[in-house]
Amino acid sequence: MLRFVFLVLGVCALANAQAEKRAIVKLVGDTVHGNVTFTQEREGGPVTVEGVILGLPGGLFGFHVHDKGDITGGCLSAGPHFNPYKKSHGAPEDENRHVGDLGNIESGNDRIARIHIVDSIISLSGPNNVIGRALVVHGGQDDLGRTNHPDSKTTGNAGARAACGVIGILEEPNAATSLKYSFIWMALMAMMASLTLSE
Ligand SMILES: *[C@@H]1O[C@H](CO)[C@@H](O)[C@H](O)[C@H]1NC(C)=O
Ligand SMILES: [Cu+2]
Ligand SMILES: [Zn+2]
Repeated sequence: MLRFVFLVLGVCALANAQAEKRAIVKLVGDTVHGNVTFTQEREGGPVTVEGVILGLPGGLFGFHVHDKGDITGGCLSAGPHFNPYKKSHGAPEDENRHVGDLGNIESGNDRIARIHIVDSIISLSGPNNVIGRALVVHGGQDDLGRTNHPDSKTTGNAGARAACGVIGILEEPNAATSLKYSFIWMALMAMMASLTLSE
């Protein structure tokens, strides 16, 4: 029985070790900058977006993944919002949203924005993979597709692009991690086997 429990634990540890992915972006703008990480614990699972952005005044600011990882001509080269399903712009919780729609981030009067977003649509693999695309923070509030402004359903009328950066790989499941967990698992099995033998 105990042996079975260890077997399940071992397999779970192995599965997790193989699945966790992390990505990172350095956001650069004229007066705004910051670092943001993306963490996905299992393939297809929710992605946690965390980081700090400095230089924005107090308020809400549009925060999106844009289509291209091209910042050669500044943030404008990143193109429109990442939208593989040709939907219209919306709030993160909307059914009808761009994959890249992460809503607004809030900056304090101290010009520090601390980000903690959990999103179930963006991913670090598959068709909704954001790695290699650009993260953009805007100079204005995203109206989340809720107003009559002509840009509401495409950009959320979030204003100029204050800072951006290309989302890159930080940590990937690799052979070394899987091997490490395989060894832990094998060690556990050996221990259980020896206990069984001495009974
Ligand atoms: C971003 O990360 C770099 C390197 O770790 C660090 O020096 C810098 O202070 C960070 N910036 C912010 C805004 O957290
Ligand atoms: Cu944007
Ligand atoms: Zn959008």
